[in-house]
Amino acid sequence: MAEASYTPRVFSGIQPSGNLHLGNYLGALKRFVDMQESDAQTIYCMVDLHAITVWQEPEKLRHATRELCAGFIAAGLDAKKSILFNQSQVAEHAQLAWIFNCVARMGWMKRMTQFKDKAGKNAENASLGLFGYPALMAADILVYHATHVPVGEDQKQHLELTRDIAMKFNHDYGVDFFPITEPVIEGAATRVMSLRDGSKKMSKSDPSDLSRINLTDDADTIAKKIRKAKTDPEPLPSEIDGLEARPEARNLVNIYAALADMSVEAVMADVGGRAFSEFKPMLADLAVAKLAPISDEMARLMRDVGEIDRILSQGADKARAIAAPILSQTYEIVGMVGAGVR
Ligand code: AQP
Repeated sequence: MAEASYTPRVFSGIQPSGNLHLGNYLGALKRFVDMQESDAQTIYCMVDLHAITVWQEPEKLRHATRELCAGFIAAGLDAKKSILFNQSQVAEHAQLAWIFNCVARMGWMKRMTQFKDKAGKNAENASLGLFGYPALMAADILVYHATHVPVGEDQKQHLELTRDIAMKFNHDYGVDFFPITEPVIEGAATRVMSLRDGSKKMSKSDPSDLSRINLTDDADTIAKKIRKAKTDPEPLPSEIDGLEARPEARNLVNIYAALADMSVEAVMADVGGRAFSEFKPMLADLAVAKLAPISDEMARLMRDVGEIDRILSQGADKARAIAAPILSQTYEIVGMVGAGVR
């Protein structure tokens, strides 16, 4: 069997399930912008079908989807260079997800730590969609034959499952059709932690707003949250090793490095020996300088949701043009009658 060759293509998505936060920005969005400047085609999606795996108020979902699009653009994504759209406008995602529901195994899904974390003790009451989430995520990626997926560390297991699904499909049908996608988990802040607890990731669903910096926070709020961030009484060390048993300190240093586009080593060389009372205002100034322009631009873009809707609709048309033939070929491989004429 000849090895298929794939056009370099980047796909990633974010759920419109609440405010974009610093973790989403450093772990994902900032990387999306970097990759937009590469030679690969870039496709970025507001994954609204994923968002409804847990309850969403319809009006809030609509607002969050548009605001997420505003965040994408304000952070530097350009609808002329990248395809930007919301998932539900391209039906091929859900159609391929069904095929993948029939490829993935129950045992694989049961091992997903995100399902265990999100469903908690009440797994019997979780939606079937939450359980099948990784099959839809695999479809999001593979319906474009995407070769690279920039994500935060927390998505690593889902990307391994995407690779497993692609391999099993290719094996079961004796084809070399779906690429084995590479995760791109890079940078100083692939796992931004809560500002209140260095052992928990920063997340939209944390009940404490002080645990995260939202991209919509104003300068005073950002400064206040950093001032109140949990730390320990020791000054910062000069070497990375000195951060090992100090998760909160490590988190703030990582955030600083990622925002400043510096290595953690270079930050340590600059700030080693300083007390948090000195370092926190430095971090707050840097965060405000980097995030305030994004938040201002998001607010400006949200004044014209008609324009946002136009961008999403045009992006969906471009996305569909890539996805439809790949879905058609998939149906053909699987044995669906009429696949070739769709
Ligand atoms: N704390 C984080 N550090 C680095 N990257 C992160 N990402 C999320 N949290 C962090 C990355 O952001 C992208 C989009 O995430 P998502 O919205 O699709 O889903 P999520 O990972 O479930 O985000 P949250 O904030 O944690 O939402 P809730 O609270 O609803 O579960 C992904 O690339 C993710 O890695």
